Amino acid sequence: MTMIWDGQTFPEFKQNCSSLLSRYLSKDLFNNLKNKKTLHGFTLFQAINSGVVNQDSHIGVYAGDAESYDLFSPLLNPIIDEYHGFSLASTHTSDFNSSAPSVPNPDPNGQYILSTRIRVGRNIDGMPLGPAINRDQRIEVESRIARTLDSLSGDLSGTYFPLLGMDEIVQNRLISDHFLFKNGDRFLEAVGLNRDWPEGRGIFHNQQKTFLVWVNEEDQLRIISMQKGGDISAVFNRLIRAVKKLEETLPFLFHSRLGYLSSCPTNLGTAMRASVHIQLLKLGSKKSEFEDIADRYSLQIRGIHGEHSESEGGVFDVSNRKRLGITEIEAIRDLYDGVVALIKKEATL
Ligand code: ADP
Ligand code: ILO
Repeated sequence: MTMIWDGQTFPEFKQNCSSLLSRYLSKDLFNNLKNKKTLHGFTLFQAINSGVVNQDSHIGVYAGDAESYDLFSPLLNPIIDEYHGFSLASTHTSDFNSSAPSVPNPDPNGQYILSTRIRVGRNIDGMPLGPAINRDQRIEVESRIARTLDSLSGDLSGTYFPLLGMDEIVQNRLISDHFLFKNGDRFLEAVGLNRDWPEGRGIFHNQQKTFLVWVNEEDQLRIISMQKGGDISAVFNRLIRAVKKLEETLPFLFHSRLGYLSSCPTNLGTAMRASVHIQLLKLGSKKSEFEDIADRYSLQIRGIHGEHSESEGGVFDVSNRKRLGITEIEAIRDLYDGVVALIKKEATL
């Protein structure tokens, strides 16, 4: 799959490549943007290399800093628009700080939903994003975040575990139990997000592993709330509390039009992915019916070990697909309504 590209000539996209990058990067656009560089030194080559060398990308582009979203906007805007259904004239609004929606558990008898997880991506204002950050800045980000996490109390208090020096068995266990990110993602590799790995990366979690923070993976923070079962409101309430606490100390990067900024354009706006691990033994094998319901409710279907993984035992990771141009509460609603529809369909089969 991996190919070599010199970054100077218009990239070749294979016939079966269907990434948004391949659809929106014209020769003219390439020539207009190829010599531009942000103040942090991020170029078009870096923005699109992941999608060029990984031709099975769905999107294929990343941003290196806040300025990338303006400098490379002739390419990024149509991609953002198509992914999120977000009109360029719109402005993202967040209602994360209002009170949480009280959605009922869509599976009160615990027949289908194994667990619920809601995460938001956040990055530190004044720092470049991961693809353009340098080693010293990354270490500074890690220590600022670790210090803040160390000050949490009550059910949010926990321990920060740096990846550097982590026992391999412990690390693999955290990954297979769905708590920790994997090593060596080839999409992140090609945009430079794995530089200096594993230094500067780590995971924080409370004792129950219901509140976790990933440090310096794709985003500087992935703030996660999760627990067994389908109590979406409990998971969301914990997340809100945690994020509010963290932002008392950490200034998060926020764009007036695009909301919370992330290195991947799929994670703009709310930067929130609310998911359930749900067992759909019957519907799961009826691909087109499953996908029809997912599309109707703007849901994304992933495998059991996250993006680019397969389902096992009829268990799928189902989450809100849109993150920008909708509020956090609307994203939760998308998940709730869609999961109710999936369960209803499964029960009739
Ligand atoms: P992200 O959600 O941060 O975009 P991934 O898709 O890679 O990233 O998922 C990260 C991890 O979270 C994976 O191990 C995945 O299985 C796990 N995960 C996602 N949703 C759930 C859930 N509802 N319950 C338990 N684990 C989950
Ligand atoms: N660059 C990859 C992944 C896009 C969305 N996922 C994440 C983890 N950001 C692609 O274009 O398929």
